[in-house]
Amino acid sequence: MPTYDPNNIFAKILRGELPCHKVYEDDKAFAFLDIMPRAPGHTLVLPKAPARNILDIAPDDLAHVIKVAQKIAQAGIRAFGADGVTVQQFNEGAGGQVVFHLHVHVIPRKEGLPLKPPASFKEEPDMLKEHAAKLAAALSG
Ligand code: DGP
Repeated sequence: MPTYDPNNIFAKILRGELPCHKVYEDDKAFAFLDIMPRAPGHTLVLPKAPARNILDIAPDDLAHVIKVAQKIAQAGIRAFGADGVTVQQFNEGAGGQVVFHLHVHVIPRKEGLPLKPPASFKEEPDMLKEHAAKLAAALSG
């Protein structure tokens, strides 16, 4: 398997070298909005540890990411009045992974509303800002 590349785009976001719409941060995890959301509130949850995907992450770091994904899922229900949540996580190109720092997709869902196709639509920054604020408020409320 290839090794972790510290110059991947999410590593740059974690280091603050590239911007993002942050939703949550603690000592081991970071969450921000996907710029190409498949539904409003589509969030990516990452470990701060430099893991490429589920194949190389330390089990404790993975467990923490999943705990944070649960918090984001619960907040997504509250913030967006969602009826459900889709959680996705891809590993290596053959597994659908495009960016090689482990991330879990947490996507609030409304009954009867299909997901937009992957990477089909780039959301406006103002809308991402509003959605990140709604999720952050739901997390702290
Ligand atoms: P995947 O590796 O297949 O789980 O897909 C990567 C996801 O990351 C995809 O939904 C689009 C999103 N994405 C790609 N580049 C950026 C970026 O620069 N910023 C943000 N916030 N999301 C990104």
